[in-house]
Amino acid sequence: MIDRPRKVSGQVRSIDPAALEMIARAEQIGAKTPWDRLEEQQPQCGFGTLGLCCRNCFMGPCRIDPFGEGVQEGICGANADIIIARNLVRHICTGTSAHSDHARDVVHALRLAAEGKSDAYSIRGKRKLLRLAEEYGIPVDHRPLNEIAKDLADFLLAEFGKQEGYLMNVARAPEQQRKNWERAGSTPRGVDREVVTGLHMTHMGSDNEAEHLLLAAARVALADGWGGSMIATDVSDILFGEPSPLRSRANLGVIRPDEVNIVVHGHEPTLSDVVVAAAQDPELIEYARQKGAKGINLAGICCTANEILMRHGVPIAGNFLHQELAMMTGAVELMLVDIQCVFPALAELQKCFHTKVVATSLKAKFPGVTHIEFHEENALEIAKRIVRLAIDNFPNRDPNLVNIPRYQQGLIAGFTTEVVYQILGGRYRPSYRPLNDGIQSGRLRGVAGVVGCNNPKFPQDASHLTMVRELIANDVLVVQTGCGAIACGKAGLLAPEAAKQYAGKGLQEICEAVGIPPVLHLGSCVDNTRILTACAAMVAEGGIGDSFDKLPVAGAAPEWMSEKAIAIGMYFVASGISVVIGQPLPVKGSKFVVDMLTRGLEKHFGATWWFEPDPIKAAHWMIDCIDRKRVALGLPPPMYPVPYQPKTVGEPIVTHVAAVGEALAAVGTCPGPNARTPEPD
Ligand code: NFS
Ligand code: SF4
Repeated sequence: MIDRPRKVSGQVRSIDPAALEMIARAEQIGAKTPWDRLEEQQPQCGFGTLGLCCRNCFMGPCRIDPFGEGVQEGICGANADIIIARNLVRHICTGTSAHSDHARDVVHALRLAAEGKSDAYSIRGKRKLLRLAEEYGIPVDHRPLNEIAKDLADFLLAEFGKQEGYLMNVARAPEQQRKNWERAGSTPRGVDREVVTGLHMTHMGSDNEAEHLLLAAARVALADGWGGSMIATDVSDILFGEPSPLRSRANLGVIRPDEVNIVVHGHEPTLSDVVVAAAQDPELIEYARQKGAKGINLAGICCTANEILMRHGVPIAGNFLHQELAMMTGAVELMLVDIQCVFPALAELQKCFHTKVVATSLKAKFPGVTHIEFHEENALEIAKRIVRLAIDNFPNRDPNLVNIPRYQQGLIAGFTTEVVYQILGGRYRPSYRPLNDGIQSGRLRGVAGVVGCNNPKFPQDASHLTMVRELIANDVLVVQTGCGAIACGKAGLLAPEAAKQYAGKGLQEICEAVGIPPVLHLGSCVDNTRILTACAAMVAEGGIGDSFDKLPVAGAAPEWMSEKAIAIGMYFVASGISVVIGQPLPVKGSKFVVDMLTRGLEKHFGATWWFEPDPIKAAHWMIDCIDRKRVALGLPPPMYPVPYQPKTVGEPIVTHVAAVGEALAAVGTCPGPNARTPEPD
């Protein structure tokens, strides 16, 4: 397939043994991986890395000299601060629109289910439907469920195009957060409106004040966190059922040598959930047997995997950087993709194997890939057609190309805000009290959300695992979503046994008493909103702070790569939860913006961003945040000895100022205006 000599890199590409096996396999068969393509991109553009290029109008493109010696303004006069702040707003608008457009589709499916217009969907989360209806003032007494569901769907659809007032879910936030947003002008209005206004503000010659742009960026992100993403989570629970803890497995070893393997990859649960049903259809299973297979095996990649793992226990084939590796097992009959995080490279790779990539979304076509358009109205019929296509492809499998790594790990997933109520308080006394008590006593030091992607710039999974192990060793309970959760699943950290092996004594005691792993899998990336609602429950329970910014909690995305991750990080920070990320945001070309993000936002929202590629240092930064909150609340130090000691009085706890210095130092490493990508050898 590739006529160019392959480059070999000495750098570790992954710490997942299954991935390493497949990367070696890629070398053998001459297939390219994202790591190879990353090498081909070296050196990556310094202007882009620092955020210093502007293409917002066509007098440009313009770029700012990062060394402060050359050109310092674009043709319109925009300086680095303006260009960088505008670029950040645009990234957050894209991330927010991805989550929110996904949400809209789920709500649309709910409406079809309520109207009886879909062959696949019904109301499986009755309890949640009634709870939401009550919250939003939709009458429930003596009404059939589908009428209530239709009213709820209409109500939520209107949240996207809302023209007056703020998003309803803003009311779920503590009073202090709402006050902060009001004061900063960051309270989110209609979801679509915030994206449109955000983009408008970045049009050439519109908003030119960096701080004002960043507060608008927060508003867009909050429309994601408390709007689009939160709606996606809530409605998925109503339509596909509320998750509850269940066992499953993760890594490429879940692909079966003797069955028809279908790998779903992407984000929307509307199709994948129906594929789960189709793959269990007795007629199709019989059809698979006729073709010589022992059955039909479904596995997932990325967040659509998390959705069907949480609700059906469907095993996980891998996270973001596993997508091509899964195909390289030679045993995947069909890879079903929808939207977001799907490499166009899959189209080329499928030529090496019998695998058929099937795209399904009107919003995401791939040249060279079979397109079977998905419509919610006849979802089951389409899903069955796709499963049949996979079965028909089974006889085309070349046994000589089959190479499935044996690695897989057991895990527990299916934790939600509601589940945590129940497992902690018991079925008859659901409560967050035991969690808050654990934090108040110091048995638990705090809670950390470690979420987000893989990025070939980091050895796959290494930062996630190192950070998570350091946190739990220090008695910090970790909650996870997205590809980070999958990384932990593959490494055995989502199993209860991990508590004994890695957790500190306090966290171990809690895990043993309640029967949970030290790392809780909360779902897909839109389900990061479960962290927000869980924090709201902790605040409501009392005793550990009456607002998010007072809670001993922190967030991280150590291997992030997507614009969605920027939106998520920003809505956490704007909600009062500080966030550390692995590679910096593309803002380092502006001292002002770096300073605002890593320090200035504290005065608006009580939280900041932090950039730290070293996962241990980043974990310590999170623990420092947690300890600072504990001290402010008058809580005792950790109950048991911990490897990372709380800072003593007098030591600086959060070293914001250092970040600015580091940022400026990094500007000096920019390849500069005349850097050229070397010719391929
Ligand atoms: Ni989140 Fe999920 Fe993974 Fe990153 Fe992509 S799949 S939505 S963006 S890569 S965590
Ligand atoms: Fe250049 Fe200004 Fe146009 Fe951006 S908006 S491309 S800085 S002229």
